[in-house]
Amino acid sequence: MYAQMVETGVERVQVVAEMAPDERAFQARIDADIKIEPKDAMPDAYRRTLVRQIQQHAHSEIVGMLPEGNWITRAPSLSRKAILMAKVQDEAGHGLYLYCAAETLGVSRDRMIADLHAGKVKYSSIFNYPTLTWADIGTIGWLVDGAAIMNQIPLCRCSYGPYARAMIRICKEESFHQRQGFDIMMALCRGSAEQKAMAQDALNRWWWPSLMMFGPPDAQSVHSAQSARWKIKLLSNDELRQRFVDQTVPQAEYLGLRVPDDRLAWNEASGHYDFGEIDWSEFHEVLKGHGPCNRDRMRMRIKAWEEGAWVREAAAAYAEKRANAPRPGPLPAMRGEGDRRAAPVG
Ligand code: BYC
Repeated sequence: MYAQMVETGVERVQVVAEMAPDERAFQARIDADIKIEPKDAMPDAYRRTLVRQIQQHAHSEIVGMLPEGNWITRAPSLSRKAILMAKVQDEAGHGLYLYCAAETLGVSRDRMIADLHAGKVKYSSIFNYPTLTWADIGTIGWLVDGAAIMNQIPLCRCSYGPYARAMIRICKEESFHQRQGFDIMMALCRGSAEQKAMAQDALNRWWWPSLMMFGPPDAQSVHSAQSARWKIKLLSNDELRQRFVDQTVPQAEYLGLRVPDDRLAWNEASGHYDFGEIDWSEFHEVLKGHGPCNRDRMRMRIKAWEEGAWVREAAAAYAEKRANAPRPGPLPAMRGEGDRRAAPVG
């Protein structure tokens, strides 16, 4: 039911001597930091790698609306509700920019959505966990958007122009999202003992899945070496994960919360936090479709897609009507316009 490995045609990273002249010229452009644009020649495997990654990213934004959308009707105040609605709407916009970026590589949005619904492509593992309390909404903003920013800031400099440009706007919005999450956590942690316990419980459940968002360890990451060579990936999965831990632990301390990892400790020599072993079997189970919410998320996505068919049809009919409408002639001159122009100044 769920994709295991999307075939991109890369078995191992080629050395320059093995490359055909056009591949060598392409790699030289990448090495010189010249952006690749949609109409430029590119190796098929580069195109397929981008389609794979960008559509997985787009699907994550859209599926990510579900766990948060679940809380719009239950937000604790009108202001929190308005903020959450705006955030969920932003995620839809991010999906839109990313689908558009993927479309520049010659794949249609309908194809990508059909592949998502058929379980042929992935979306982020993180969205297969449930949002049980309001503190989960705070934790998603703080940790999940925090991890997303950490991963996506380097993507603003990636080699493919449309993806890099989409990421600039997305990152600006994600940083607001991260702050709104932290703001919810601050309110809970400064509140009653019950509210603080709710915040701690949410951190306990979201901490490890957030670390898994960065993907498998470098040694097991099948796509990393080639993606780094093509400057699609500028930092490795493990480097980004470490940066996330280093940034987030002091934030948890500020909130007065405990990160659920007995092996977490500041390492003076490395200048980083050491942290415990991630349960990669859980990650692989979620990727295989056996996470707590995989089935529910897909069911809701397909339902939303089917129930939204009339909106897409109406939008397409309206666009066609506008395209075929006779063009209006020039506006008639306003009465007195000529007189005014002719009038002496002063
Ligand atoms: N979940 O060789 P690897 C967000 C897959 S949040 C599911 O390291 P790669 C948001 C990987 O696709 C997140 N699958 O792959 C935040 C590959 O399988 P396939 C979305 C995962 O691509 C708040 C296999 O494991 N962000 O946007 O070099 C609210 C081997 O991995 C995961 C992005 O997508 C995972 N966590 O590196 C709303 C950012 N990790 O494809 C939304 C862009 C790995 O061969 N993406 N896999 O079947 C990336 O930066 C990279 O694709 C990754 C993985 C770092 C995620």
